[in-house]
Amino acid sequence: HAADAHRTDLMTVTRYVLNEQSRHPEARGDFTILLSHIVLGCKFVCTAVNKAGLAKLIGLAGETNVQGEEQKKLDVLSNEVFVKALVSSGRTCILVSEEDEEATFVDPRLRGKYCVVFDPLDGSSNIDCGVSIGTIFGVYMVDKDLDSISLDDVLQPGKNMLAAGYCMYGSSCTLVISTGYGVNGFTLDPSLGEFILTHPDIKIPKKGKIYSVNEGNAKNWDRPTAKFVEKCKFPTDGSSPKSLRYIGSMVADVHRTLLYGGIFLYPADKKSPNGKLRVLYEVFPMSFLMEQAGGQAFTGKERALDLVPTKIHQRSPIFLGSYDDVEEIKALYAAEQK
Ligand code: P6P
Repeated sequence: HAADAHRTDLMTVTRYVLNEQSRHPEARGDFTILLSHIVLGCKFVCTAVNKAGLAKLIGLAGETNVQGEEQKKLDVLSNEVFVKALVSSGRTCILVSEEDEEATFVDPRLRGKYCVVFDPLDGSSNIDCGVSIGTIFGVYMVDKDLDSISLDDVLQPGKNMLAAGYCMYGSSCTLVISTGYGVNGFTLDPSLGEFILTHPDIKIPKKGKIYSVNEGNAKNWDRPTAKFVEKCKFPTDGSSPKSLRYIGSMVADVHRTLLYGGIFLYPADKKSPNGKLRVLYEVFPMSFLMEQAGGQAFTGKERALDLVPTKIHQRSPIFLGSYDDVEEIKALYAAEQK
């Protein structure tokens, strides 16, 4: 019966990616193998994050654990797991991680044609208070002789990404991913160890009632941002004021924005002229997802995905979310140029 179908016809993330692969008859499954290794990393981090809370509570997480080993910080551990999983997949050539100052060039004998940029555990300063945190990732392809790759091959504009996603470690473990044909959300079923499709074809509302920004930086904002936030609080068109929701963990703030609508902004300010968030593994993946879900992403100067990075850890201001809300901030920046 149709009612039982979802219980027996399990749409796992692996099956979803295989379905996506069927759009590319020439594909040999490399992308599917790559994504299965990213999914493995997410499953590992999910269990480690959940245990960390408990470990901390029962005192295991001090400087050394019961075996007297140095207890690794969770973001360092997560990074090691992702780097090892991605290298061992045999499908990557360059890795850029928030945790590593330099890019990782994979051993030539193990190289594949994909570059992966990622933040293994974004928002990790929030672990101790139980706020949701996440892994953010983006995937590029390198279409050249893999023996002659260089850093330039990963410094590509976000619009070149083949896939992007995040995994949020909260009350449940939710993987949200796009391979260029829309956005889908999967929830980890711990009894199966599988991510099951729970949010098919996510579309962000065209306009939202929420704005999400750290108001503590208001003193240093530029005029367009200040005007936009003022309009959110004191609308001049008779509409109701927007609600402020700010968690301070990008994956959680973006996930809420994607599902409920509204706008997330981390603007430039006098102290940080390029804002705080990193282009390759925070701004680009989240902007890719927003566009795929019918929203948009703007840097204050241009479409976020058009930005061409010159450094692997460079930052950019970012305004992303519901299409109409981002249009408003774009109009305020355009007016500033006149
Ligand atoms: P602020 C977490 O440290 C993070 O990198 C993002 O996850 C989050 O959106 C942002 O910084 C929060 O920054 O300055 O508001 O605390």
